[in-house]
Amino acid sequence: MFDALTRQPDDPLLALIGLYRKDERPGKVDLGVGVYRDETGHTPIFRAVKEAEKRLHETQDSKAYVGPEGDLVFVDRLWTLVGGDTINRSHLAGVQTPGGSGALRLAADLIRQMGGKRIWIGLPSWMNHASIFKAAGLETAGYPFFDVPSQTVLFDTMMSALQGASAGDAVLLHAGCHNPTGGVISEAQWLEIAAVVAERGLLPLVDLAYQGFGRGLEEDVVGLRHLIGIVPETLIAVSCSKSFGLYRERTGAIFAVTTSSSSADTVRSNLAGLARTSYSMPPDHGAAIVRTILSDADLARDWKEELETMRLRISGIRQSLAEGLRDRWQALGAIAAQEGMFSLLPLAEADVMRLRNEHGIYMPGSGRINIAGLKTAEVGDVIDKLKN
Ligand code: PLP
Ligand code: TYF
Repeated sequence: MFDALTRQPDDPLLALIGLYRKDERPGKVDLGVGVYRDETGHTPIFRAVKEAEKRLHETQDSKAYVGPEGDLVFVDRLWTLVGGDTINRSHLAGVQTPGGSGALRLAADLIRQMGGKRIWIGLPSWMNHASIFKAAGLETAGYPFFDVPSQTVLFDTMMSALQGASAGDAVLLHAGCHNPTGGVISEAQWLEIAAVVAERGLLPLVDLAYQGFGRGLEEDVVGLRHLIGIVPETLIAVSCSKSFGLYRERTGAIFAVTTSSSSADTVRSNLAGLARTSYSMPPDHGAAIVRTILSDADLARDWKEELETMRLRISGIRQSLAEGLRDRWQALGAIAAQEGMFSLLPLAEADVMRLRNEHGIYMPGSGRINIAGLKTAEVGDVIDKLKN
């Protein structure tokens, strides 16, 4: 019966990990998969995470089931970070999920369960977005988001596309640190988006996977907070993978901002039911770490400091890259003002392969680079190789 199956393509980003590992050249550079790297090329465990793990090791006295909604103290503390006090918490339904990906899938399942059929996704977007939504049975439609040659956000075109969306359609928005473009939506533009979404009766699904890596922890959710203040109902998929460095611990949450406490209760029970029939319950460890950090002022302060160091390192590399590349490609000066880990270079796939084969510089065929993959000392050399 397995004959009925056909081989599926590998995820090109995850496949790069193996290709890079096999390359034995000493000067190789990994600009592929989106994980933070420090000056030595290492993806560190946050100091606060290590300390929280130590405390959990000493105090945790059971591994009994938690439940499909996961750790609700984690969920509550995480919301404070994301939403602050923008909304009445009794109108909020939040459930812990296996990473941001689990949150996106649960959101898609919920949209299907409430009769939604279509979701609008910016072009380009993180590859898994369309796959996750399609796997849940949603139809996907694209709105133009970013022009690579000019490195600009196509805001007007995006707004016209959203004007053409039908009531009840969902719209995926990146809260910030756009993957794969780094393209920034200004505060004023968020207000315009919120107005159109509310007027057309659309349901926004906001993907928040890089809080703290753009302009700062609070700054990175300003747009999102405007949106939830204006639009009556919103879904927010949060990933703790980058912001807490918990990638493999699969830590995240899905939040639904609703219009009443009874609506929130109903949404929560649907999310829990969908979790139960999919993976039953989320893994506990990562959420317990985040709960421990966010419940302790000293740990929280230390976590914020370390996150800020990471943000500043990325921002510094952005400035140097933009400076070095703008005399060859004027538009690439925009890299300095873009946010988060990624920028999308105007390279043809053949250029990407040449950089990989001749120079050991690894990036996916799209030309997306993980800025955090660069060490300060190698920026000049990579700039030279990009230019030739
Ligand atoms: N959303 C975006 C835009 C991402 O880049 C990622 C990447 O990892 C995720 C969601 C999901 O993250 P995870 O499932 O690892 O928490
Ligand atoms: O875009 C990235 O590189 C990150 C990590 O299937 C990632 O979001 C990439 C591919 C994937 C899961 C995570």
